[in-house]
Amino acid sequence: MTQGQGDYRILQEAALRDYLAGLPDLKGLLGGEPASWVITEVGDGNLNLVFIAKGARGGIAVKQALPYVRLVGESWPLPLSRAHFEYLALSRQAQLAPGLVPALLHHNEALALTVMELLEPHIIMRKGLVSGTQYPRFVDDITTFMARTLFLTSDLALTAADKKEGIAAFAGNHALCKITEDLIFTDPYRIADQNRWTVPYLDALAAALRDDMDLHVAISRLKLKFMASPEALLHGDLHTGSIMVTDSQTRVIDPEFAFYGPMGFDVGAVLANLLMAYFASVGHERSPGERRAFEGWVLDTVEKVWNGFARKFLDLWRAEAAGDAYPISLFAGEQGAARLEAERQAYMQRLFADTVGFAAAKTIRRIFGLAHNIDFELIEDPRKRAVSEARAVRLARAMMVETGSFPAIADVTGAAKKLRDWQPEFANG
Ligand code: SR1
Ligand code: MG
Repeated sequence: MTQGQGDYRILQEAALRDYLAGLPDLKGLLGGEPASWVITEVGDGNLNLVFIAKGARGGIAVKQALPYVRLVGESWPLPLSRAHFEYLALSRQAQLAPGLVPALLHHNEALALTVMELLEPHIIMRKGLVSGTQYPRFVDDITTFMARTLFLTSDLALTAADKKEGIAAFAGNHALCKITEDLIFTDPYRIADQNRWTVPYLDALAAALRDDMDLHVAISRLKLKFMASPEALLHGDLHTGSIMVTDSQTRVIDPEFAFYGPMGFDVGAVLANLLMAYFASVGHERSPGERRAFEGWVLDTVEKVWNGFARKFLDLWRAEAAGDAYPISLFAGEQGAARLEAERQAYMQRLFADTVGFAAAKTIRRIFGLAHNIDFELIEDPRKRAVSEARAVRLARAMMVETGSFPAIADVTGAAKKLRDWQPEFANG
């Protein structure tokens, strides 16, 4: 399955056709003559090329890393090794959370290229959320994915030696971590060339973020936690653009930012992107209140994602605690069991506080940093867009600076509900 031979070159359609034609398994899977295959570049992400190839018998998805950031161009080089880490993460996630990541069909280390099953008719979840679609399988699947990948790669489940081998295997992915450290935890709070926001409506808010020392302290604490807390193997970029869905299936894709970091970063990413879908929703209405049912589903999903994740994580801890942390020999008898259970609850409370903080950071970066998302970007009227964004930022600032006033997930959704109709000063211009 894995090949290491050959020098790197960017494969365009014709070269990819020849390459695939030389791989008997994939040739058979596609079926028919290579000349008849339809190969299309479909990548709309920030970093890579993504092709879909279809033949008489079937289809595949091919992802190739570029030696630079696609969104910006050759002026921003980026190591090809991210394809290696993505492949490694996908392989590990397939073992830990079977059926929730795409099947791997082929990997070429030198070409930084991976071939995966074609997910069809799945769509990128963010696109579905923009169009107001509800996904009934999502909560159960994403909570299983997060609970299993995070718990089972942590010190709660692994020996110290195995855990440290895991950290070592992903330590080289530091260039991708640096993107996160800069774009999420630093740039939105200072003047940076690549920042952008909805002008002129959010100019004052952007300036306020740059002067807000309470916020600077809070984001710096989160940045340190991100850099210095190798708790578990993270996906590292778990937003709704990294999730493909149908009514009945969920697949997590694109773990090229994978590394050992704080668990709340992944959980917070999911919650933040749901909350942004909620605040953006009113901007996609064609008639007032049209999307209320969808918005209710989104907030319900926010609550169920945290509650379901916490329940599954705790179930794993109670049933599969084979790790070197919390040795069971220290918690003997009824009293020991009770103290350990209380400790588990305290652990989840700390993880929830991390999740709230990271969710806030993930929100602010999408409104003032380099990489925005279509939830807001597809709201054509800039004033309407800015109103939705300002509501999300108001909640995010509170979540980051006053994290303690959100002790439970219902406090987050309650605050989001209250902000649904809040009018910033510029709203009626
Ligand atoms: C330069 S890369 C910008 C963003 O795209 C990825 O999806 C990550 O979220 C990254 O921060
Ligand atoms: Mg991605």
